[in-house]
Amino acid sequence: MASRTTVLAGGIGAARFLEGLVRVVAADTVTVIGNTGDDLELHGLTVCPDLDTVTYTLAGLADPARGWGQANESFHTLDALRRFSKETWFQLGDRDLATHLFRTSLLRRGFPLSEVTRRVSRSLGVESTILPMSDHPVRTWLETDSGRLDFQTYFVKNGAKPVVRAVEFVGADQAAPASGVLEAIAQADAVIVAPSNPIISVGPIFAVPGIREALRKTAAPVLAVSPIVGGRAVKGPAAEMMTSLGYDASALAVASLYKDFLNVFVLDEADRESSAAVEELGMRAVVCPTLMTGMPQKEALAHTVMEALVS
Ligand code: FO1
Repeated sequence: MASRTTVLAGGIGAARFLEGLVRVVAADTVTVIGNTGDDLELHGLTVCPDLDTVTYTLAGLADPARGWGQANESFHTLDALRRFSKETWFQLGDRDLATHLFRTSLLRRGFPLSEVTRRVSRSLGVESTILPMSDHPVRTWLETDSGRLDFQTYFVKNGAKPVVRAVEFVGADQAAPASGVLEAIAQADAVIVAPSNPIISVGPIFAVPGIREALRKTAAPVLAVSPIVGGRAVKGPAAEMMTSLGYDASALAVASLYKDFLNVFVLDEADRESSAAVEELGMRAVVCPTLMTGMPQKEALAHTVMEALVS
């Protein structure tokens, strides 16, 4: 049987990593556990940005420049909505809206998000399995110097500028892993934490009771790729957020956050001097180029990761 790889994923960084991974291993052997802490209700629709970013990317539909939404997108509906509503700061494209309409109608009919996500991804031709971390709503809220903000208000409306003082995953305590999530970790031959923000992208996944324990218990090797390179996030506010929450903005600090379940940590050549300190945390450090500037780099990173997981 082909070996099974499970990937814990946030948004754009994870999607780029997955693009390389499905060129190195068969796409249908990959299961993605996606973050739903960024989800929002807008204009009566349920929007799941990270699940959609992964889905559109694996379907070959993602906008390559933005990383989110679909390529060749138009925004006529949003333009028309401006006549009625001020809540048009979140750019929902016309093609993207079809996904939210379909998803919302199925959710209203009582289907769980995992089933809806399966239908969306299969309809778009994705061969990998994409699972939401939970079928229960979990929402990321941030205590900032501009007040308490839901994730997308902080990230998009306020341009991720407010200083983050605390993070809360509302609903996580009552949530359970979606059907298939714990099995995907327990039965995997390899588990990968994608290069995503450890606090707000994979943090919500770990906040769902049982998922972190499953990572600690799985017989599969668990590997993470650092989203921090040379003290800066490859994309997004991870570095600033780590600093304001009292962590170092460093690859070593990310390894430290995962040390209870990690066997291998992949860090960029720019952070080579941290590899001994990473190994002191009780895991193997693998140093390689991690910047995914094009498809050859994405594939090369996926090759290194898969080799590290079998050696
Ligand atoms: N990100 C933005 O910076 N501005 C937007 O207007 C925006 C709209 C949007 C619509 C659908 C979608 O799936 C994602 C969208 N994103 C947008 C990305 C999203 O806010 C973030 O990338 C993630 O939530 C963080 O991973």
